[in-house]
Amino acid sequence: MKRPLIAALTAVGAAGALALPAGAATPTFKGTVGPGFTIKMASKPTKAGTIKLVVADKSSIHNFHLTGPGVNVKTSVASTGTKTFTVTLKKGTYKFVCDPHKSFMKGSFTVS
Ligand SMILES: [Cu+2]
Repeated sequence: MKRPLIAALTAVGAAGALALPAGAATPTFKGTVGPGFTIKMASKPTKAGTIKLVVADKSSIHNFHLTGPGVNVKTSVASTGTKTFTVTLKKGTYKFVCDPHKSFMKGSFTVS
């Protein structure tokens, strides 16, 4: 009886240890631009701190450009694909736009 229990606990411990480096501390947020004239974030940060921003740039005529306190990151207009940025958010408002169409392809979020 004892050995299977210990084996199970060991397995859980190992899986937990393996999961830590990949997942843990840094929350991930997803941004998408294109393929049409749309730009969005699936969910938006609400707290200051370091995040990973994973941007899916699905168009060669749009980009994803995030600016705000201490942050200025963007994908290129011409290229497409997925790009990951690690950024540290401070209290304040952040805006994300597509630079060529920033009058209407835009969004924002505020962290505290
Ligand atoms: Cu655009």
